[in-house]
Amino acid sequence: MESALTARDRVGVQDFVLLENFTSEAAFIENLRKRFKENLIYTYIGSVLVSVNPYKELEIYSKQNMERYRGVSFYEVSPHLYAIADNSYRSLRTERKDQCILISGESGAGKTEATKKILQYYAVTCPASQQVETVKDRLLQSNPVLEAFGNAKTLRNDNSSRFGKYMDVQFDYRGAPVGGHILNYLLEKSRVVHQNHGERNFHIFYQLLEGGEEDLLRRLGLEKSPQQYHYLVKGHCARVSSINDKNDWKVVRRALSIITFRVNDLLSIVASVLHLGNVQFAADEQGNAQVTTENQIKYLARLLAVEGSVLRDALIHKKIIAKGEELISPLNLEQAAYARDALAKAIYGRTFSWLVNKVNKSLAYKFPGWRSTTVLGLLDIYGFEVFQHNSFEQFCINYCNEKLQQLFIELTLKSEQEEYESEGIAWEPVQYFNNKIICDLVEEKFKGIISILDEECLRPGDATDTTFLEKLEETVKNHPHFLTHKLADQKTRKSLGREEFRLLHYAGEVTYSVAGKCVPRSLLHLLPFELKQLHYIAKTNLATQFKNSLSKLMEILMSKEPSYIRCIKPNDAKQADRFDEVLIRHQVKYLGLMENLRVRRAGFAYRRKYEVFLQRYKSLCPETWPTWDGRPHDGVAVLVKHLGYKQEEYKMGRTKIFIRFPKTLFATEDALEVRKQSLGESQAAAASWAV
Ligand code: AOV
Ligand code: MG
Repeated sequence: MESALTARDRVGVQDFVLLENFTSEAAFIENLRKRFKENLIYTYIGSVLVSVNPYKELEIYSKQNMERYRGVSFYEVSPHLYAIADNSYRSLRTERKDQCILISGESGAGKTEATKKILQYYAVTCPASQQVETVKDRLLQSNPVLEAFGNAKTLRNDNSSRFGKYMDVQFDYRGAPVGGHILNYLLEKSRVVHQNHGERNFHIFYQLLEGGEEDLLRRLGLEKSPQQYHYLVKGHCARVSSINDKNDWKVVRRALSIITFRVNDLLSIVASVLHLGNVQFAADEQGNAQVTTENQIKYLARLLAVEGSVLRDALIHKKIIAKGEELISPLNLEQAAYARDALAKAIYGRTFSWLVNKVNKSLAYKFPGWRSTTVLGLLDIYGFEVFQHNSFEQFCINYCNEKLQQLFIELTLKSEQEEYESEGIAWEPVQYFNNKIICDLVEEKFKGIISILDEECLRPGDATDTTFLEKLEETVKNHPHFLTHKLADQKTRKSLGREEFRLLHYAGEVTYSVAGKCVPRSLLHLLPFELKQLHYIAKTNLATQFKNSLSKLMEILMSKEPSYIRCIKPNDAKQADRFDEVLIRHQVKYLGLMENLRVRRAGFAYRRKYEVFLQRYKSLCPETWPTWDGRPHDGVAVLVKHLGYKQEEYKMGRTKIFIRFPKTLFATEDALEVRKQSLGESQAAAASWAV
């Protein structure tokens, strides 16, 4: 038998607060490495869970394992997503306070997988009933549907979320899931018409072509091969070894019918995007665009239920209102292609929103007669990402991650320090990097990047990408996290194009291209008649809309009790058993994990309200058992004295007891276990009211 000590040597400690040398980054990484090697991918920093993507299937998500975590106190079982899930669920039930689980980490770190596993945990462990089973099923089935339409293969991740998702699960008074609601954030629509080398369009297109039945494809006028469609071959990788589109189609098709959609209508629209991508133009003698692919127009007209001639005209003309008069003028080739792609993006974007609405309708809580519900929110956004070419969408994605990091800092590091202060407990301040400075750079009124973008786009006349960049340079030139070609020193200048700006994000440098960021108003009129309005709104205010929706999201999250999962990506090759130390150290740094640990450890490993602590452990002391009539504070004082706590092991705050070392708590928990057995079942149940 291996002794406990050698076991710890081999597999490391399961909570970083137990590291002897807790200020050493090397020790931190070493602990992660040991555990990763043993397939122990989860480790705590206090109540924060750190997770390293194993890139292989582990046997730790079985139903039996779920049962092991059910109703069990945090520190008694090995670290797991399920412990976080269960802990949040129990707080929701015992304290009746809304919860949220915030999952962060860069692209490919494992956020979406974690979200799905947590949802599965609730589906298996929460109380059941006929009605509840339906809700559980719909909650689970919403995933394959939204992933099919909102995820795609990128260079970073074969199943990368290209939209942000916040999902509320509503629980009734019995703790059964009775409904849900999804908020979605900015879908990366440009992918519909263009993919970088090695990337794909959204999964649904390939699934439909690979898996769709023959008569379905015939009705949609589609051919089986993705190679036939311009919108599917830009990245030159329609087939991916890790993805089985044919099988996925079956899952998605079933999920779609469970959520009871108008599946046929939906697929017609998906097909119409592919046909649209194949619409080609040729220039006539005057240089005006003419449609050369009549077949596509025929299918499009049928699938979208519009007149072919109307559609054709819309694709090659623009309509201008001048002095109250409507003028129709022809488009050249480039303009027509732009209009076609804009239409495809608008159709797909609208369809995605429509889909989320449908999912929400199917998840809506339908029993208002029951007592009020509590809510548990799961946040799974697109992770921080850097590509060779980064556009407006990467800017939004990375800004979103910036906000989430800011929330983490606000809520954990700061609140931790503030709690010590408000509890009247001495505290040594810990320095940490606060990324508020970058959030401000992006979103500050009048002088942030977004408001300058807005101003430039709305300015009548000659606003272009270049004037936007100049305006940026003028306004934020001295900001330490902002750089352009003009502002850079000689050495750095080479790495920056004239149509680019660089942000030094909390997670690293990203260079963004401004091309296409600011579309002059005259171009906006290019769109087909029906969608002009939609597109106009989108382009001018997209960044501001996104900013506003994020700030609403932050409010939602702040109103709930948060738990955190910090996901780490072990290597860039998407491979199992590869621990790339440089990459991991970088993530540990920017996720602020060392600071997190220092804050946690400089203080106390465990803290609980006096009422809660007393309730749980009162059976361990004859003076507090079965009831304590005085103030909970005094009861706890008597209790811990009886338990033999030493002076340096704990502190009494204003409303809470703080315990410095986990081992003190472990000993008390062990004592409780023994006591429970001697008390017998019924009283033990009362004794374990809340942890
Ligand atoms: P992400 O959500 O964080 O990236 P995913 O959750 O999609 O990342 O994970 C990427 C891939 O890693 C998955 O498709 C799995 O192959 C693998 N993986 C992740 N977690 C696990 C796990 N616990 N066990 C086994 N394999 C796992 V992004 O959406 O791109 O930001 O935007
Ligand atoms: Mg994801």
